[in-house]
Amino acid sequence: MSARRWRVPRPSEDWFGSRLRSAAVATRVGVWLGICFGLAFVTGIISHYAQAPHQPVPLGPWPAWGYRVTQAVHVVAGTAAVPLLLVKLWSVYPRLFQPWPQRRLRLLVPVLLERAAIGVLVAGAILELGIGVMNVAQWYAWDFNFKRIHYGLAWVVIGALLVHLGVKLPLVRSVLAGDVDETAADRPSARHPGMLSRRALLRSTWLAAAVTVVASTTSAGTIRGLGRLAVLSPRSRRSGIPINRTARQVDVVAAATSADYRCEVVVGSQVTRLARGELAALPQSTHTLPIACVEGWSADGTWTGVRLRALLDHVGAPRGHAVEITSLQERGPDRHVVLHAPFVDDDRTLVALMLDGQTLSLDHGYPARIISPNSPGTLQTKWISRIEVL
Ligand SMILES: Nc1nc2c(c(=O)[nH]1)N[C@H]1C(S)=C(S)[C@@H](COP(=O)(O)O)O[C@H]1N2
Ligand SMILES: [Mo]
Repeated sequence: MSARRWRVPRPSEDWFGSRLRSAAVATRVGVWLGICFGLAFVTGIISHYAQAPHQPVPLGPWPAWGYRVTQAVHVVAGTAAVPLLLVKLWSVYPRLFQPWPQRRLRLLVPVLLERAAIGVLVAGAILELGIGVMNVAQWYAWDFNFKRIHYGLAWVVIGALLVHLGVKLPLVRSVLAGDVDETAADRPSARHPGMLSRRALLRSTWLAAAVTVVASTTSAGTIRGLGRLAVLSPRSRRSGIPINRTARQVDVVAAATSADYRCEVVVGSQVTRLARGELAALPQSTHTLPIACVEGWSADGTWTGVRLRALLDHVGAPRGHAVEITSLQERGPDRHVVLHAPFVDDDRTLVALMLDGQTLSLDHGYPARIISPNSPGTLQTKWISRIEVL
């Protein structure tokens, strides 16, 4: 028997001869990727804060469309980042095989750290965008707490991104100062022009980002007629306000349609129980306000109901307090939410009984739901059972 061993050739940077895989392309795509990640991070933090049960400085109810806009920016920036990240990874891929420059530990440590940061950045960014897109597409393949993972990972990705940017800043500046076809910063093996020009590659990348945004987002879902293009946002394709979770899905049909239904309003030890007819007998107000969901859609509705503030006045509750809203729904994170004082006391915050002139449908929260301006969709509790002043 021959003792000869076959060796898999070691991949090397030299395998990649195209000039398209260059710092010139990676940097230009990276700038936009950085902008998208920055926007998504800031708007994500705003969204997280807006949903927090404890807010040292409460956000206010003005402007009514504020959360809707920050949420749209978040989803647009996140979806645009997907094709940008793919092109970016493609353009830097050969660097995975570059030789270690130094064997001396003192010189190796910074290189190791930088590569570790890039490893974290790449893995984190792929995961973060991946689960974000899955959430928009309402494809819950695994049972995990999306909000917590997406939020925690955002800090990891932004941290690694800042390290990466810090390390690369000199290169970024020199590359951006030169022409896109400049070859000075190229790998020595990158000598072939590639199948299209760098400019054409970049233009195709921007186009891909634009198409992804149109095909997937909130804006696509809410601009009339464009809804059909919202391939990633199935709920936006239906007419009217999408339904996030149906009454049947959360098992509230019996409780919501029962003749015994009462909405409890709790102030200290005093509990007032109101039937739907009693809520309807109080003075009614109508406001057009959006629902903006973190799953990437938003839609306006014209809501009619009792002002939450008027209801609290009716039972003698003082102003300036947050309230906890509880749903008939027995499980899930949407069962209890905290509505902060500026929202509670705003005249547009409603215990809504009607939508677009019709009795609220069971799936939109019958017998009564919360609607408040500049609020995340998750705080617009459906099937209210209890309102407790905190
Ligand atoms: N009780 C309850 N309220 C809820 C929810 C829920 O699952 N249960 N979903 C929330 C979310 S995430 C959104 S975006 C809105 C959607 O309201 P809609 O289904 O009427 O469009 O309801 C909110 N209120
Ligand atoms: Mo939502």
